[in-house]
Amino acid sequence: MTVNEDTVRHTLLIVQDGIKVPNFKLVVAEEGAVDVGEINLAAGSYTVICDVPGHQNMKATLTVS
Ligand SMILES: [Cu+2]
Repeated sequence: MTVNEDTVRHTLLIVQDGIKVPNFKLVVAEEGAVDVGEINLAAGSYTVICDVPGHQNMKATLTVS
């Protein structure tokens, strides 16, 4: 689940080895917006990103074991 605690649009995508995991994107358009998704991922290391232009610093490592 993603909750927007900011006043601008954000997204949440999952990337592995530079390739976006298909058919998964959460979008929160304004403050207080909530988006929920479910995905099954193979064990491995992923990067969670926001693909809004200028938000390239918004990323985190996701480890699935
Ligand atoms: Cu963002």
